[in-house]
Amino acid sequence: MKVAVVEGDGIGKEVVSAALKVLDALSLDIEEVPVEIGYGKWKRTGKAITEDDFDIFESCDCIFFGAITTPPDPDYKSVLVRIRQKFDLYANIRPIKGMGVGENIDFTIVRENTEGMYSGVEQVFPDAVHSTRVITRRGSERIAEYACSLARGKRLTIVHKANILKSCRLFRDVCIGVADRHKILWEDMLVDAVAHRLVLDPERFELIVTTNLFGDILSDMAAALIGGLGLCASANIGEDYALFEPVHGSAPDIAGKGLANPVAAILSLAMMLKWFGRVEESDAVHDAVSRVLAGGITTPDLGGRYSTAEVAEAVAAAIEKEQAT
Ligand code: GGG
Repeated sequence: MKVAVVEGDGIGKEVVSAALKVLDALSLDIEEVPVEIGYGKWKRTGKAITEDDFDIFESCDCIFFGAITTPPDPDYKSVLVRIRQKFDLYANIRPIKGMGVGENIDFTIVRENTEGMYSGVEQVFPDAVHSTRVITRRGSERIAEYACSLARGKRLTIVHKANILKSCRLFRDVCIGVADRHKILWEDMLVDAVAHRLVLDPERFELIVTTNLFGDILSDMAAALIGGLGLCASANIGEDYALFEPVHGSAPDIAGKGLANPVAAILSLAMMLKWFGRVEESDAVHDAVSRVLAGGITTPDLGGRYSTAEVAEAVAAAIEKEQAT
């Protein structure tokens, strides 16, 4: 297994190095290939990512990614969006599971990751900008298929704004068709109603499938219900490639202070291990994180007094302790 490791900017560096400590504790045969992309590289070279970086990514099985600061360049195109489009990472999986805060919340957001408002089709005029929302039958079908593959008895909530947007009608209708074909229990709901219900009754949700921008917004909102973005992992999945990253960004205001919560990055590592088929090791990481958090070893965002590195060391130690028994 060969993994391209992108620390990126800001707290990306700390949380990735913390997660790699946890990976070390598992003693797996994984080759790590560091790749520098992002704002730091842009400041140094004028480019946030190069073709050579894409070549390195292609020579690896997947990418483990920290976080990137957006450079102050009006022509900048998001590096993350470029990677997702280049490798056609169409399914963005964002599990929302309470581990202390919001203990009974447990659902997954499946977000279409390559089209919608982030399709990159934009026209800039002197006094207007048109951002085109592209929704295709194929894009909707494959994300619905992916969501259905995760259902396993769960109710699927298809989230859209079909009362206003024709593009959402296509998305909704295709999702319903796929769910019916797989005999999945489903409901459909307007995105504004979902936002409302998420605040009032988040436990009711089991599995959500939605379009790109809606998924991005709802997942940040959902993160607040379970203790914050410091706990939220994600996977960007394609047919034969994937990128794993904490949902959070580079948080330059707290970078380098040891304040960043490494749990989102560590749980993203667990998602990567599962994708590699190392389910036992993935579960071991999850269990170790749960034990460490339950023991009160947390960063200040969760009320604790431990640093990024200390939390990661505690998770690594919990894994090693379990392995020794
Ligand atoms: N781990 C997610 C992350 O880094 N988010 C920041 C972000 O979206 N940056 C935009 C970009 O430049 O790609």
